[in-house]
Amino acid sequence: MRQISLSRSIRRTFSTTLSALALVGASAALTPADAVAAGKLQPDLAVDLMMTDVLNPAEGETFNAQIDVRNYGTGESSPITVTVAVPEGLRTTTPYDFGWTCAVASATSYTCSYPALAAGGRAERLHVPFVVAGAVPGTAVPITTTIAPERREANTGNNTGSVTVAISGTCVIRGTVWHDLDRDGQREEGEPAVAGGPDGVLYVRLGVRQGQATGGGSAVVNPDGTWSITARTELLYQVWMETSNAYSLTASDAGDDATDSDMVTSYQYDPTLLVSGSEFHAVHGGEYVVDAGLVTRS
Ligand SMILES: [Ca+2]
Ligand SMILES: [Ca+2]
Ligand SMILES: [Ca+2]
Repeated sequence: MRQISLSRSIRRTFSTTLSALALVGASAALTPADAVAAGKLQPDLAVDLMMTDVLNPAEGETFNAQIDVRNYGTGESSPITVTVAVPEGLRTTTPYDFGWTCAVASATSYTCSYPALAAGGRAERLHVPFVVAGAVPGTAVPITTTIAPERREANTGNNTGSVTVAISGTCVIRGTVWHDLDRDGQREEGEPAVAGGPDGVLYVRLGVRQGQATGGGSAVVNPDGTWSITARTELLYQVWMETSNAYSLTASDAGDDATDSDMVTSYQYDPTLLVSGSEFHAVHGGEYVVDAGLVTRS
């Protein structure tokens, strides 16, 4: 990200230098100092970056859009005004007073202001709160920021930025744990369940590795080897399981998916065995089956 900003900055400086040189060529009366002075009159405000502090907020929850504004021009800007649009499905709440001054301008926008920015200057990160109110679970809702153009601003094409936020819904992740007696990776008639407990499965857990995502959950395994977790969506999950080390993991994805074992990695971590499935993207309304076949440890 820093590299992109730097190259953009270099490109802008370079093109400004070129136009200053062209100006010098066009009129012998202008000195290079005049050209630099003229260049200083041109701020170029830009929405540098937009993101959200939560990847998958759910109905009723508050999250923040984070917005970076920078002056890429060669001259100081005037005091800055930005409008942050509130899309359908989100609503405004009390804004923060932190570097920026924000107010709820209408049901569909905030207006935020900030002091003048020197050439090359970056504003403090702007945090704007939103409440999820009626957005459809599983959809991506866009949030857009627009900087009011400066009077002398040459480039206004970069005055708008946007980010989408995925609205969390619910999904079901479930599976069956069984003892794969013939070690063929398939669950057949007569192969028994592995139940919850110290001699069987200690726990099943949904792993979340994206730091800004909210979700997860855990389950105990029923006597018939089944388990089920209802969880938030619009994020990546992995099923993690810890079992007695009397077992090892059978072959993964061997044959018919309806009756195979979907656990792909295992680690003997005495006194237990740790197994995990592949990472998958959970979406609203989805049902994901992650079965586990265990064999007697040899
Ligand atoms: Ca601009
Ligand atoms: Ca089998
Ligand atoms: Ca499979």
